[in-house]
Amino acid sequence: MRIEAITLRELKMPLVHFFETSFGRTYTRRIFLITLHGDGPEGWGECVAGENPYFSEEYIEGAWDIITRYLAPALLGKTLRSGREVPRLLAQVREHRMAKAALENAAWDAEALEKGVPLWKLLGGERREIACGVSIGIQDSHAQLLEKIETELAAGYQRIKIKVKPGWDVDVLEKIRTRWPDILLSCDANSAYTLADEQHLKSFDRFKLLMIEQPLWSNDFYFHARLQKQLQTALCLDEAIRSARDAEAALELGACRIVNIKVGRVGGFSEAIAVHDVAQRFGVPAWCGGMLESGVGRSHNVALSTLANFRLPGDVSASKRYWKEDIIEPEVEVSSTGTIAISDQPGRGYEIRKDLVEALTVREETLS
Ligand code: OSB
Ligand code: MG
Repeated sequence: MRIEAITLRELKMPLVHFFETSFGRTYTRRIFLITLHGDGPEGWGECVAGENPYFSEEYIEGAWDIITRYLAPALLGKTLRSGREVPRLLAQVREHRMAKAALENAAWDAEALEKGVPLWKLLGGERREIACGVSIGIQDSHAQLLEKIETELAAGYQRIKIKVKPGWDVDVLEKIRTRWPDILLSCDANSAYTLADEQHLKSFDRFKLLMIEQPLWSNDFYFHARLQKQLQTALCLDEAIRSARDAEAALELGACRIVNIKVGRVGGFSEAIAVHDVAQRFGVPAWCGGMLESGVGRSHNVALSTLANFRLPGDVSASKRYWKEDIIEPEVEVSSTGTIAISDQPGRGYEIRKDLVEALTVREETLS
């Protein structure tokens, strides 16, 4: 496709329930969507940068700026045969992976439609259904968290992940394990601990967790490797793995035994596939992370999760857990056994509800 214009849109979408991590609470998502226009079908992508630079250094205003100033101009007027060609065109700009991913993924999205194949097949996927878990934020009380877990288990979700931080960890894990001794349970610290917490983190072993996600610094492998040696529980890295090279370094060092793959965090589908392949080569299971995506990013996560080494339930869950109404049709739905069925339709398999996108848009800019 020849890229003739690129539309940037910010949507304001209130979450059904606030989401709290060790770095703060979110009530409303500022959803940043990209549309590529050209001589073929439109391609859609989502930039998952947060409202604030707390998960990583990227944030929505910065992503909007780098896309308008540098990344979109690098694509405008170019003719692409595939989404795979995008990283090379954006390579001169360092980092800004979430911004790059939004553009690259939109190109894959268009490519799948143009070729008349499902996006998941284009990515090299093979699963006809994917396994789903949920990520449950920090709540106002333990009772509220237990109630949420009960609801999600009743809905069929195969794995529960809770957010932890100092002061919201062992007490609540103890209560969960007392009530549900056998569920697949994990926790995510989003870098809330330090080496001074080593003994404390060791005490998590008694909860038989599937994994502890990113307990230490967001850019660290070395101390995670040291910590991993002290623990029975598997560590999983999220924030720290930004590329296939990172994955290789982390796995060689023994910094984790499980890998969380987020397509935005690593800079797009090409790099996400490469990270997947590295983990597979090391015999390490991967799972697909989430960033509270709207239907656009969510449908892309569903497609990515069909690759063979996504062997653990992901944080890819039903649209209705986040949104009163999602901007795709159908919405992402999860079966009573905690799975999402994969569509055979060409492209992402979920139509964009343009009327709703229009109604939720608070800022729009088209570059050509
Ligand atoms: O660390 O996985 C994370 C949400 C925002 C930022 C970071 C993370 C998360 C989640 C939510 O855990 C996953 C989801 O349900 O989309
Ligand atoms: Mg995480």
